[in-house]
Amino acid sequence: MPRSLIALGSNEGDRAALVAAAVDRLAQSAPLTLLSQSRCHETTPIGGPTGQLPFLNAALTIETALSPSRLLALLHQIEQELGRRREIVWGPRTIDLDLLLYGDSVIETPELTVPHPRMAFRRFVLQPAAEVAADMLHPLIGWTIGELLAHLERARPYLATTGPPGIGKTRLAEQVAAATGARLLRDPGRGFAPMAASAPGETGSETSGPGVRREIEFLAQRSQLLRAEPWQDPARLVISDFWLDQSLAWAAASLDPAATASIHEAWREAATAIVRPKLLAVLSAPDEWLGEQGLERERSGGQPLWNVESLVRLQSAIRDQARLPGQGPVVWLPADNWDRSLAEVLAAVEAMA
Ligand code: PH2
Ligand code: MG
Ligand code: MG
Repeated sequence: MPRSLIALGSNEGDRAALVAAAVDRLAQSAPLTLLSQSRCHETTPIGGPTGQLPFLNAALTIETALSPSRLLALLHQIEQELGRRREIVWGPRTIDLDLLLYGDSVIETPELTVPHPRMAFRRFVLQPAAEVAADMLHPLIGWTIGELLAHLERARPYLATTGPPGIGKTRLAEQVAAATGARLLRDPGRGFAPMAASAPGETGSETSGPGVRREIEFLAQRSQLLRAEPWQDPARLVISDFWLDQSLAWAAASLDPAATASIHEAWREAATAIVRPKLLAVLSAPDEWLGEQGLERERSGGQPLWNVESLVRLQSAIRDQARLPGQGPVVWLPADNWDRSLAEVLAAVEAMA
């Protein structure tokens, strides 16, 4: 039977009693076995309305024959029974029961995403979870809970942003920097006209054409920015409106195998002795929206355009690149809902602290 990891949180009412009651109800549900329970951690509320009371957060491991959707229904039922009513986003709650991991399953349905999409960068989740499941693997990131927590403790404060051209990386980085006092690293490659934007096979097999040469130059310049110097103040967040690895996604989306290999080689050199992101923020949007944004850009800037198909291909390659095992935690941002994106990324930064 798969082992599952569940997070508990309460910041309304008798928090300790509510957490205990939720654990009891779960333990008494069949077919379900409680394996281990963390202690309760008092934590500062992250995100949502200001003036909320502190949370008690805890974590549990269980074993159950219930399917993920049945288990989710059970968690919702217990939330209801324990007085969970209002559904303000990130608002106060009597009890919140989140399914973090279900064995090594990866589930994406309209009602359930497993692993929980925000678990990997939230200290209030990882700290209790590490008490009961330090060895459990995050099946997408490929790191254990213990490794994810160690990453929060050790990684230098660096937030990289990525996404297809024109989606708002610079705007996001500027707004986060303004809100947090972070130091902003600007992309040396920003604002250049796109090149080699056709599908693999269509461009011919230039391993050193102008587009490839220029990308290699950008890699070297971005790499220079990511040497340790910007982190001299170890407490100050650094944010970039680029991600070094987006060149690899660009190659996957645009280049033939020989040209891709030369980008990979340049990337390996550029990625040596640089600071890697503590968190990666990926902006994405529905395909139609990308097209509309592109047209807006053409009207206002008169720049040559990425055609919609290449933007769509690049967006999907960036998503694949960000989901490769070993990349570390990612916060996914809906570029077509800007307020939401900004709130998500600011809460993520706070949650890592
Ligand atoms: N849950 C949230 C949002 N913010 N902050 C803390 N400290 N603990 C939580 O459990 C929590 C939160 C959304 O579920
Ligand atoms: Mg939650
Ligand atoms: Mg929840």
